[in-house]
Order: sequence, then structure tokens, then C-alpha cells
Amino acid sequence: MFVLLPCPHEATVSYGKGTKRGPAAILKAMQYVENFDEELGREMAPTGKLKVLKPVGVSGLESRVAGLLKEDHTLVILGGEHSITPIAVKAFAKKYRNLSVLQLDAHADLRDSYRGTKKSHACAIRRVLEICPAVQVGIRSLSVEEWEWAQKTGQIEKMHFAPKLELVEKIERQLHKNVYITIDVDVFDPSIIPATGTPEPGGLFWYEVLDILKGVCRTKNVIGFDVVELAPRRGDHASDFTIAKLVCKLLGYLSV
Ligand SMILES: [Mn+2]
Repeated sequence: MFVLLPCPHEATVSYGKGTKRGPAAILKAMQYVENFDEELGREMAPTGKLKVLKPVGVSGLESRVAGLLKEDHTLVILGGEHSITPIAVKAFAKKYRNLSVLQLDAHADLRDSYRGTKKSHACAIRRVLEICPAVQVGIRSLSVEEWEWAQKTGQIEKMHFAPKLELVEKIERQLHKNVYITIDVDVFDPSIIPATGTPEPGGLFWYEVLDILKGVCRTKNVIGFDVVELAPRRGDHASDFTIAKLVCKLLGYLSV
């Protein structure tokens, strides 16, 4: 069973606001995504195998995820801001050994703290790395402190910068057997997803992202994923729909 858990958390966004409306916009747009997929030759989200849960607040997220993992569901968390990821990963790490996180994002999110809090979305992957390893893809924005920290700790080896994306095989080699995927929608080029708080030029395009996800789903045990930082804007249906289709595509890659 695939379980969709909305977590419309918004507390530390630094620029454009509105990511608390992300989960509802994704779920609404998903109703209009054609479920048949020509690439797979079958439906992406198998009817009767997809359950949408009531939204959870950030304070209840870890225990909710832990409870759902007891039931062997494949969990999809819809954000909300990126700070929800380390909270979810904490629960996954208690169940799964050999866990890695695959982060698709424009930003490194490796700050130890940001604007006085360690729980900022700008610190999401630094917090994840306190739990398990992470491979970072599509990165094109980081501070000098993040750059130096990544050099010092060797994390730089697992950072794949947007202009020179490594082969999918290299990314796969750096991941452990069990993989949790976190997709910050700003990994995409702002020309296809303008609806996000801190857009960065020079991002990935639709088929580049799909190629990475397809490869990882084929070779790894993907045990869950989240999609964060969509900040819907009135009149911009394309961003909402693209992310809804991305969720459906991932469900399709994961359902065999
Ligand atoms: Mn980001």
C-alpha cells in the first residue's frame, strides 16, 4: 500500500512563502493526472493501493511515520518546508539499516544553523547527515561555510552539482541498499517550476530528474520519499501539475 501523508509545515522559509499550501495543491492536481503511463505501459498509481491520510503537524510527524512504517507501507510525505525531512528520516532509520538519503535540491542545506535555529530548512541535510549518509544532486547554491565543511568532511564527494551532473550509475554506487528520496522542487529549473520559495537558475529538467529516479528505483530498495517546498501561486497550474505528475511517476517506478 502507498500512503500519502501531507505535512503542511511552514515556519522557517526564508524568501517566498506559501509552502503550507503545497500538499493540498499536489493532491488536487493529482486528480487530473492521467493515471496510465506510456513509458511503463501500465497505470502509475494502482487503484485501491493508494491511501491519502489526514495532514499531520510537524510535532506529530516522527511518531506518525514510525506508526505507519510498522504496517509496511511505502510512505510518501508531501511538504511543507524541507525541515520535515530529518524528522521523517529519524523514524525510517530506526526501522532500516543500510539507509541512505538521496536529495534532489538546488541548495546544499548543510548549514549547522540558520537565523538562530538548527531546525531551519537551510539545515535539513546537515541534520540528516547526523542520522545517515546522503547523496546530493542538482546543487547550485551554498555558502562558503557549507563549501568548506563539505570539503573538510568529504561530503563534497557526494555532492553532484547541477552543471556537471555525474552519471546516474555513480550516484547509485554512492547509495546504500535502502534509500529514502527527498525532492526539493527547486531542483528543477525555475522555467518549469517557478512556484517555490527560493528558485535558482540552471536547474534540472523533467527527463533528467526522471532518469535519476528511474535508475535509483530500479537498483535500490526505495522505502519512501518526500516532495517539499512547492509554494503554489494563483494561476500557475503547471507547477502544481508537474509536481503531481512527478509523485505519480515515482509511484509508478515503485509499484511492480
Ligand atoms: Mn532547496
